[in-house]
Amino acid sequence: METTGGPGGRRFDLVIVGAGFAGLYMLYRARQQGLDAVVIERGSEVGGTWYWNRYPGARCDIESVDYCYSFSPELVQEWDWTERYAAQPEILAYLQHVADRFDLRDDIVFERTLVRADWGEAERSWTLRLDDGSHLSCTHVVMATGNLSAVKPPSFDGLDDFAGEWFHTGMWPHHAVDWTDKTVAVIGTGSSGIQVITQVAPLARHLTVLQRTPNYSMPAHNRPLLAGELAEVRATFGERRRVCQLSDAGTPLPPPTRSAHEVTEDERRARYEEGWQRGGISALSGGYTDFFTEEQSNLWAQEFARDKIREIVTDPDVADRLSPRHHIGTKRTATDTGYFEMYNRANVDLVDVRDDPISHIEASGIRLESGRLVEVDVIVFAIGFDAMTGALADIDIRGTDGLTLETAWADGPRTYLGLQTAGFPNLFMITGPQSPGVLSNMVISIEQHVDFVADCLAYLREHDLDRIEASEEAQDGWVVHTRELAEGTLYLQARSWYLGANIPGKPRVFMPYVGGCGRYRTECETVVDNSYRGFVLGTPTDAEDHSDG
Ligand code: N01
Repeated sequence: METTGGPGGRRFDLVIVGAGFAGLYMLYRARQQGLDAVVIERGSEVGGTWYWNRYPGARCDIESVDYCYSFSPELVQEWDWTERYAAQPEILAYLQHVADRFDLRDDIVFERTLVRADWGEAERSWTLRLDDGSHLSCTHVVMATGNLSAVKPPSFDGLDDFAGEWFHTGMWPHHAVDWTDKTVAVIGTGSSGIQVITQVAPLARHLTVLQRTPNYSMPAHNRPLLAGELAEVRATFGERRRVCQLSDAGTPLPPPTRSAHEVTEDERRARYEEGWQRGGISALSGGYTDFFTEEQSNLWAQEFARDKIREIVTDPDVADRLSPRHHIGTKRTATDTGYFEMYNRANVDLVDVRDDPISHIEASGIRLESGRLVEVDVIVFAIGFDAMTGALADIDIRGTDGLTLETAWADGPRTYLGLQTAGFPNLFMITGPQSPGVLSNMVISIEQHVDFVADCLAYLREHDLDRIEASEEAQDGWVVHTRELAEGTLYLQARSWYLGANIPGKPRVFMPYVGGCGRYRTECETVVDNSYRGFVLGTPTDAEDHSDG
């Protein structure tokens, strides 16, 4: 694939950044329309999240039969998911299969990172600079860069002095790590930490978990999928998918119909228990309509979850330290396969770094402020990501009049529908900030966004238009709408990555759209039905006027 050639280099209709779920489908749709499109991917393979997060225990928390594409009925019929929740290798294999089956690889450039993007108003094009110094240009750019792809780097003093090995869950090496006879520390108890702890505890000689905030984790009840189940899903796939698309979270679970206040305590506990036995991320949150909006409703479920931890963990002091206090769901809930049980093992210790913070790292391990040294051979940083904006912030993006995205988003991201930002014409984001993406089954949101963008590009061509930009007015309205929806919930009360609270100095702005996939889809459909209301569309003649003027 020729992508170099300086400013006079090749011009594409579309450049897609990232070859994960979003980028692959975007390329497929672009090809269908006959667009000259290319994908730039920093990894050496397709897969995005599922390429980088290959740590032991990495597994999806959305059921595999829903965490997959729907665009090809043949693909739905031919891919056999083996477990209720697919593990990372299986999802990666699925995406590799998709790339091969639809011949997508020819138009993917691997091991190249986009470092800078400049909009040229007169040329009506983006000039993109890659990390090898090469340039290419294009009419449209789609950022399929992911919401959880820029890792939060471990910035602990002394890390360079550490004599052992260390890894970040979000950029795990491709070689197998041997845990035998190793003493290991895991820092972080989000979804990644919980999965890695559960996998490594039985293998390592000793594991110390350094926990800052305890997390809620629901049992996954993962198991092999039976052939009959798969056949049934396939037979009704279209219907099931439609239910997901119109739901809040992009899953087929029936929505709750009652407030937790409308039922007796016994009924509530029975419903929570039913959810716990069913398992999955919404085991408790799917129970009542006011779960995310009303303190007491959430508190009842919290008490149930803490009781479960006390039942599982035999040491009451450890159980207490593992018991979260925030509202369930306001930090992303994890799902697990025996996580809390790990703390009953003789080779696992829990250190509360809120009480005794990490001072620094030295050759033989992690020194706490109390003076205690946690001696280890291996450190696993499961400390998360610069979520939702981090991957875009890593690229120097300059729109109209040289406006940088960094400046435009200085006080937090501002978008219209999570799809575009005013000042950055012809640049789309897939599941950007202020879209439901991270609060939903990502694949449902990704397919909807890619379809929106692909249909929009087709519309522009049909109408001889070559420029599209969110208007400031529509963007202001969307930002306010998104904020108001969030203000009606408990989400704002937690120090979460949804709010940017995990990254020092990041503006505290709640970034996801909490209105749900179904409502959001309707909003987008209304925009399209009204000739892309809120977007300003331009013709090539406008460009000539501009260059003349
Ligand atoms: O990251 P996180 P993650 N010193 O930010 C702690 C998705 N995902 O990679 O809460 C000590 O959630 C931090 O503590 P605190 C999913 O959406 C999905 O686990 O900030 N500790 C926290 O405990 C998920 O939400 C799946 O006080 C430090 C942890 O590190 C998202 O990815 C699997 C620290 C970070 O948790 C991110 O998950 C994996 C420090 N300096 C991920 N800095 C599934 O599908 C941070 N921490 C199942």
